[in-house]
Amino acid sequence: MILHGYYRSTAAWRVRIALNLKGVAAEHAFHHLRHGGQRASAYALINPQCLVPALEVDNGAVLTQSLAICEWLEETHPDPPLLPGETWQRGRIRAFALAIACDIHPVQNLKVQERLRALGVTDAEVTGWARWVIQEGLEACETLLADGSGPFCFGTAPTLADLCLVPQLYNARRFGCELSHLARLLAAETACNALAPFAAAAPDRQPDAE
Ligand SMILES: N[C@@H](CCC(=O)N[C@@H](CS)C(=O)NCC(=O)O)C(=O)O
Repeated sequence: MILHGYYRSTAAWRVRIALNLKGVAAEHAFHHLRHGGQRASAYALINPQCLVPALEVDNGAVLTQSLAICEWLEETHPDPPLLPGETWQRGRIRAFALAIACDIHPVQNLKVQERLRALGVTDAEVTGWARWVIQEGLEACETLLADGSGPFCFGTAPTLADLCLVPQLYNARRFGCELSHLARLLAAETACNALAPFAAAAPDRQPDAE
C-alpha cells in the first residue's frame, strides 16, 4: 500500500494519522506541492484531480479523497473506531470533519491561492483571505463542540473529527489566525498530540520535511 502525500498537506496528514491509529503499514511517496509535483503527468494518472492524498493498494487500485480513504480504513480495520458511538453521534463527528474538509480547507487550498495570485491578488491579500476563511470556520467548529466533555472533540478517544482538526490548526497558525479563545479545539489538539500516532504523523516527522 502506498500513500501519496506531501509533508505539509493537511489532507494527507489526516490519512497518516488514521493509518497510525489503526496500525496499518504503508509506504509513502512524496510529491512536492510547491514545485508542482501534484501536476506531473505520472501523478495525474494516479489522481486525475492532481491533489494529494491518494492511496494505492497492492493490486494497483487507487482511492482518492482523504475522508473516503479514512472511511475505507475504518471499514477494513474497525479498531480503534474513527466513527464510534450510535448513529447520531457518528453523524455529528462527520459533520465536524466535513466542516473542515469541505468548508474550510478547500477554500484556502494552495490551488485557490495560486489562482488568486494569477488574477493579480497580492500575497498579503491572499494570506488575509486564507486567514479569514480558517478563522471563521474554526470559530464555528468551536461552537459545534459546545456540549462536549472532551478531552477529544467527541469524547475520550480521537475520532475522524480530531484527524481533521489537528492539521487544520497547523494551517491556522501558518496563516496567523487568533486561536487563544478556541479553548475546546486547543484542548482536543493537546490531547491528540500526546498520542504517538498523532505525533508520528506531524509534518516535521516526515522524510520530505523541509
Ligand atoms: N478534498 C481533498 C483535498 C485534497 C487537497 O486539496 N490536497 C491538497 C494538499 S492539502 C493539494 O494536493 N493541493 C495541491 C494544489 O492545490 O495544487 C481531500 O480531502 O483529499
